[in-house]
Amino acid sequence: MNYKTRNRSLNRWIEEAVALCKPERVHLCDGSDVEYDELARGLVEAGKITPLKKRPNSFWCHSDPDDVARVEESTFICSEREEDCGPTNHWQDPKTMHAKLNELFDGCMQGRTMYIVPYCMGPVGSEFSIVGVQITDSVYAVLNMKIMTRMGKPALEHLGEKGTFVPGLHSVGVPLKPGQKDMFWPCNLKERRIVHFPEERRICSFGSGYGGNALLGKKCLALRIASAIGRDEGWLAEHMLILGITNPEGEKKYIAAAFPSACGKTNLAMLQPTLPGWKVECVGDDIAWIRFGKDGRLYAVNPENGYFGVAPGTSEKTNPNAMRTIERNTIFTNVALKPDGDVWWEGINGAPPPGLISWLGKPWTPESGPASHPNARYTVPSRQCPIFDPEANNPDGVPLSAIIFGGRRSSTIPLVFESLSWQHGVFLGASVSSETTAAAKGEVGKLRHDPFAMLPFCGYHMGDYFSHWLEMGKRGKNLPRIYYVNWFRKGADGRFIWPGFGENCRVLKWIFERTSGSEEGKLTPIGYVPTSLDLSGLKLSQEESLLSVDKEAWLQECEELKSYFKLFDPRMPKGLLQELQQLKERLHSS
Ligand code: GTP
Ligand code: SPV
Ligand code: MN
Repeated sequence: MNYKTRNRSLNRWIEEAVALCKPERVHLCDGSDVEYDELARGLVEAGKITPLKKRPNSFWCHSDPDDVARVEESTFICSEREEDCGPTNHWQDPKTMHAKLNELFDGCMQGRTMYIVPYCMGPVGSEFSIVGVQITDSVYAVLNMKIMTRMGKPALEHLGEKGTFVPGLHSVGVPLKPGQKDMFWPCNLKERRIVHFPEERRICSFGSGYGGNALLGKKCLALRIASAIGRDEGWLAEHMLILGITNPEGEKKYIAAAFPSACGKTNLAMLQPTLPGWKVECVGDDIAWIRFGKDGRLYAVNPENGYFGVAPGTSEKTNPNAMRTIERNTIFTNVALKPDGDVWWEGINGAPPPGLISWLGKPWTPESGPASHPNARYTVPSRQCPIFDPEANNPDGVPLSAIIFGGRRSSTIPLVFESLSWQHGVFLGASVSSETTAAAKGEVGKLRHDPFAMLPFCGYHMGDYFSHWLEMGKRGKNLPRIYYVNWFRKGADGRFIWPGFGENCRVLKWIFERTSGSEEGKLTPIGYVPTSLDLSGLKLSQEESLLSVDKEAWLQECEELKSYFKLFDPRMPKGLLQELQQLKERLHSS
């Protein structure tokens, strides 16, 4: 068991973790394909994952029925001072939390192997990348981290002898006594908690093996910890996709977009345009690190190396590029299994075929609910995307021409509108509300505020985060213009007015041309809306509701925002309160 690295502070932390967790074995991951294959084979032999006959080097697995999504009520930001955590996060005193965690982690890996997983968020060798080291007893987490990050040897080389890293201690929280049989999907629901120490730049996650709870590079490091680092260092860590878009004349621009979980980022990032001559390429589908380049513009990097995408709803029609991406080297979690050795989910293609095994691992019947869990996901290397952008690994990132905010709103919010200024754009980000989805535990379809789509991911006080965005606007040149979109407005018949998916390129086209100054817009109280959206060849039954601005509904929206913003007192920036006041005045005089 040689798990010494060249980095002394890492070695010290590993020794501490071994002494605390008391594993039976320790394995330092090198991140090689051979290692991946061996670990996967072990899970296959234990009957925990199933190789897919129809997809090379791919696996089907399913989790504990109660460990299927992020758990926001058990996610903590343990800043030194409670007021720095802010009203939208759960806080606990770091000392008390450390004491509790020491209790939980004491002996938690008995009878198991401890994996040391070094990983690099951002391209290896880039001065902007951040190294994390996840210590975990979940083989499933190791396999997923190998796909989602630059993992193993290259990360250790990047770290070097003196480099610093973000420690992330993770356990499923189920020690094994000698001879004790393991659970099918070990997890410890009672003691589950995902804990961040923003000042220490440290993560501890206990009791869950799923997604954002267990793959610590993603939400824990690249958003919650990184947002706190970005505040201190003058950059932004955002819940955003990044795409490149080229017009028929060959001009290319980059756009970033923030939508809440399961509200369309992956689908927009991989969009297959329906308008002839337009091309979209994918830089990232979930997270963007944004900073100023030498020319004063904002540049975005995707710190991840894979996609952890929502499976249900993904099809040849909605997202053909995702379908190509997941043909091989993919882990499918909580989808259904077909008798021919392929996967299936709701929305992939018509009615469920006979002989399905549901995500619960049992024969599926129409009475047993959906065959795949609504938050079922695929994990796949991003380079497999057929429209992977050539600049996706550029350590300096790609220059942003536009930033889009959006949410799942059945009413009020039109298909697209443009902000009047950076400050007004920041106000739009702060005003995002969206219906909740299956990406987190809890009720689905409930409208809630989700500023900047960062409600579950901001590692510090949300009011300070708003101020940080305003400050960024004072520093830059040629700042991206800011837009708000809503694919989910419903008509009187209760159906989506807008066809979405590939047709969203019509909205991107308008944004592209607006940022070139070549497209008309109509000034309304809420911002600019299109006068000449390209709807050629589309049959819309309720076109008039697509872009309409309902004064009464917006005034109500203002009242709602007014009381929401009170939450952030005394750290609510004045500039955003002014924007709210001015919006109200524009509405009244319209
Ligand atoms: P996370 O990975 O949780 O952050 O989700 P995401 O924001 O990447 O969302 P994703 O693109 O995976 O879409 C989530 C769900 O919304 C899927 O079921 C999609 O089919 C659906 N969806 C995405 N885009 C559209 C759209 O333009 N219109 C409609 N009606 N549904 C969409
Ligand atoms: C999200 O919920 O925004 C996700 C999935 O991207 S998870 O990684 O589980 O957070
Ligand atoms: Mn996400």
